[in-house]
Amino acid sequence: MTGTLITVAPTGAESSKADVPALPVTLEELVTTAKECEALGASVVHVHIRDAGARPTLDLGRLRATVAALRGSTDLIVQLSSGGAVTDPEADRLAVLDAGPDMASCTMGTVNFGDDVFMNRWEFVVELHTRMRDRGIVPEYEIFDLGHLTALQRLLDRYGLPAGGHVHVDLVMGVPGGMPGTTEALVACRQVMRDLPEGTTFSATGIGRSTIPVMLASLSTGGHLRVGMEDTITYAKGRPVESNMQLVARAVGFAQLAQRPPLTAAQARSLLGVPVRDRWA
Ligand code: KMH
Ligand code: ZN
Repeated sequence: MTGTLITVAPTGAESSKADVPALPVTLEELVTTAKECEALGASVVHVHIRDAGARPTLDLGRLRATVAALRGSTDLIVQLSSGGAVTDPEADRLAVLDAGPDMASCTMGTVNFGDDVFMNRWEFVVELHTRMRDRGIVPEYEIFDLGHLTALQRLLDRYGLPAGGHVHVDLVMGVPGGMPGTTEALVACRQVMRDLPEGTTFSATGIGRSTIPVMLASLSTGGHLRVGMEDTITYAKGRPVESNMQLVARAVGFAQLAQRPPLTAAQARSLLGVPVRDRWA
């Protein structure tokens, strides 16, 4: 079994800075967090950005500046969210790719998302997948429910493999409206993933209190980890998360206990088929 790919998702689009003061929302806060998480063992950063008022935004100028700043200060694989916030229009979500990240997320279907709906029409998913391939951007397929894996199989059958030729999925578990964050659900996904191309890898993240069960289930079934304040803002009962570093440090500890130490960014690039880039490119 290989080492563990650790992705940090530091910000997300759902929590407000007022409610969660430790959330990194400025470019400076994001870069500082990314550097510290890289030093601890993260190799991918999944990025949502905020505007001057700390509100979620897909502003292209800010996205480009973010990609450049993260590349200039870290060796992390920069993965932009094409999911944005539930209110973001499809055109803005597709335009995220114009910021030229190493990777971008590609959610494989519509899901109820708390009281909202996270819309991902089939035609939109196809457009994201094909644009990413045309531009050499490696997708991470986001799976919120079991059927999203079947949709991925259909996508790959009809439209071919992604840029880099490697398929990597991220199980986002425990969203109210999606699959539960349990070992049983993860094992069910694992079964369906057998029908995906050979060599397909997966990471998993459990929202809220499902973070630890999902982490343990993923490690014990050969999966990788995503952690961060996008998904978890309570460290333990009654203890708010102090920083993304606290969550990455815990994930690194679990990975080491499982004798699957964190992959370096270079090892992660090789695993995911993400080309090595010049820091300043
Ligand atoms: N913020 C959610 C609506 C992604 O980054 O691609 C969508 C999300 C998935 O976080
Ligand atoms: Zn996200």
